[in-house]
Amino acid sequence: MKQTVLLLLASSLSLSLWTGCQPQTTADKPTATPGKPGSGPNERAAVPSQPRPQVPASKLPKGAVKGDFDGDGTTEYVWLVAPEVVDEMECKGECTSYLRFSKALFPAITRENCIGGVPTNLGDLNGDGSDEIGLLPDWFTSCWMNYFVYTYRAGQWQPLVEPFATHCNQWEAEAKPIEIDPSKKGFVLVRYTDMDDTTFAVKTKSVPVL
Ligand SMILES: [Ca+2]
Ligand SMILES: [Ca+2]
Repeated sequence: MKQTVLLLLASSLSLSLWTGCQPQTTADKPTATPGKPGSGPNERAAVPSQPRPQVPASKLPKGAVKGDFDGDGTTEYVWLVAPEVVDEMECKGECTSYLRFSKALFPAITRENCIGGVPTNLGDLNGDGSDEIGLLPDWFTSCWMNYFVYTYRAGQWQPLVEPFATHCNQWEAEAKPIEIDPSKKGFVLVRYTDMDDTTFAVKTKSVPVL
């Protein structure tokens, strides 16, 4: 008898303990798709065709680089937004950087495997009146990085030339990465480092703009 009471007591105690412990509810937050804000099917076009404001000069990030990147005669700014680096070789999320612009019309440029860098206004390299943008991505360790050159065409950022290999020696020597080829219309001179050449000599080649 005594044993039964004890058992009952014990079982009710464990029951109350068990019911008193509410399981943690984990609410699944809807994850936004990067780069596609408001593209869901239920998204209402709240303000139709309202021109989006430019980023005012006072709110530009430090180090923003100016240029006329669409050749419309007015200046805009570009800057790099880097991912958060949480460890020596790790980013919070993807190691992707974005070039963003003061002109809201411009889409951002996505650069994967890039944890930093400063965009450069390279001037007008293809003679269409707009300034081109160069980017040397930062990475954790490598001295070898491709150099990227972007041009704005038909509402999109496109490569002006194929990305080309550069070694940090070339940047320390301050070799100009790209400039107009004065001897050939529609061509640019690209300074790159040959990965097969163990002397890391900077080479120059003339290539047509894309
Ligand atoms: Ca412009
Ligand atoms: Ca141009």
